[in-house]
Amino acid sequence: MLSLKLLPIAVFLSSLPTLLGQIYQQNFDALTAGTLPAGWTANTGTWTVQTTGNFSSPNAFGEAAAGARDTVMYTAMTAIADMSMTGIEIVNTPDTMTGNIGCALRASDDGQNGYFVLPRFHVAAPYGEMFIFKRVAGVYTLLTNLPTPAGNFPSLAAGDFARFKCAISGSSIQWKLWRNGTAEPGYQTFTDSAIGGTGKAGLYSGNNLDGTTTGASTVDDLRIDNVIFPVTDANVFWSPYTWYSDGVGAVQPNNINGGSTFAQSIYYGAYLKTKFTGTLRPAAFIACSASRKVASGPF
Ligand SMILES: [Ca+2]
Repeated sequence: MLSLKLLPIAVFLSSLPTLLGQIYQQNFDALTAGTLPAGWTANTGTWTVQTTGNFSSPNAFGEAAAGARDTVMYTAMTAIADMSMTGIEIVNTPDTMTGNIGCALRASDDGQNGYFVLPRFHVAAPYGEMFIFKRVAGVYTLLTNLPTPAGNFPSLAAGDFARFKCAISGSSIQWKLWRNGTAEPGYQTFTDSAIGGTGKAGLYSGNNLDGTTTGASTVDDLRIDNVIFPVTDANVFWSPYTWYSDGVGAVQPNNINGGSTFAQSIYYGAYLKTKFTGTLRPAAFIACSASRKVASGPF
């Protein structure tokens, strides 16, 4: 029996999303109330610039009388795999049928397919809760619902503002929800690989109970970005260059934890080392494989 340890464990990279490029940013203040902002396509509901619920005056974006699960998509963007949405929304009366706004991620233009991340607001601690749905051919499936960590909402009342960030990269869905004025918390995460490929970002209306009638639901200072989550693994040493999952392919049990079937880097000289721990037996072997694309761009 021979114990084999090749390399120490070293992990430098966090799992926080890395911005690749901004796609959309809007405070809606210079837009005409009652109109649909350019680039957006409403699937269900009446989505327009609103004069109520604004954080940066005078306007916000949403529905004056929302129906639960109405969607509007930012169809002007190119469909991509990995994206994040950032915004702020007014909290209507918690634990009532009043409306709120969530994110559609990697969704089809018609909103029939994609992931949906929806907040709910409650009258008691922890006040915030996030519901994560997937929608396949129009059928919603609740994947999980998790309360916000203690401290994200020291208190909460109607008229307060809540900030949110939602993101997806590969099979990793990440979100955070916290009261405006409170320190920005870390991400909560969930993994699902049912919906791969590419899609677009959009908004999704809901309410603070699982009912069908909501009042106004609005969002302000909205931003959409193209992001990546760096690949991390406790048993892999990544060189100090940007590595990332390409989000292609279903995650298999023997793949990189939380990653996809591929990891990529655009940086020449990027490398990785792995640590193997185990018992070496007669005729045992370790197989590794790698491939390289020859880039045509300047290095
Ligand atoms: Ca505004």
